[in-house]
Amino acid sequence: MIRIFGFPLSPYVRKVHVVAAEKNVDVEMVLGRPGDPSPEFLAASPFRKIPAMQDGDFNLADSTAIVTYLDALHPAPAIAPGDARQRAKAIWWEEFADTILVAAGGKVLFNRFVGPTFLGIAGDEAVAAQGLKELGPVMDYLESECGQGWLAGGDFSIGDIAVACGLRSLGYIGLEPDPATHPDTAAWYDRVTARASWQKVAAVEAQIMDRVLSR
Ligand SMILES: N[C@@H](CCC(=O)N[C@@H](CS)C(=O)NCC(=O)O)C(=O)O
Repeated sequence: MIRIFGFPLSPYVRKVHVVAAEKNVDVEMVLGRPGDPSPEFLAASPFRKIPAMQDGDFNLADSTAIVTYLDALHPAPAIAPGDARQRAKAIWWEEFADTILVAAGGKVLFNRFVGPTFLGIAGDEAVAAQGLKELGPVMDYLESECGQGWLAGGDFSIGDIAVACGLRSLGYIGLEPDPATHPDTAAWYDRVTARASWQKVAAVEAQIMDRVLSR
């Protein structure tokens, strides 16, 4: 079975698990944090970031690389639309999630939750405030682009998965989409999180996080 190293709080790790669930592929979650010194993790993730993957003798790091591999092995259901514009948009949304949304939100998440809760590091409130400031236009952009369907304009895609995964991590600091200020984003997020794939991954995540947070 394919093994995925990582911790479910990470939006990138969650992305891989949701894609696997969409495709009905069973993967083994190997719990580990960035910097984990285990040789098998290091072999899969030379820069010690999560997620990383081991499939037999094939090791791979990076969520985008891993979901590309899963998609090539299991093309149905597709996570990249066939239409050229929609496919390009799906990639744009994945990029937006991974490098814009998470870059801004991560400053808040790290300083208000991850550092203090897991690493014994006091959060830097100035950095968190800067992240919040950056998040404002990012969320407004998302709201302006969210219609009644899926983000890339056609079928559900990797773009929807990646953006929702980023937002879910922000839920740990109370920053999931607010229907009062971002109604279209909130409605789209509800559509993503109602999916069976999402529910399956969320249930496992909740179990692990409950266990870890109650220690
Ligand atoms: N582009 C990578 C980003 C992975 C990443 O930055 N993961 C974070 C956890 S959310 C990490 O491992 N950070 C530790 C570090 O950067 O050293 C991906 O999509 O997998």
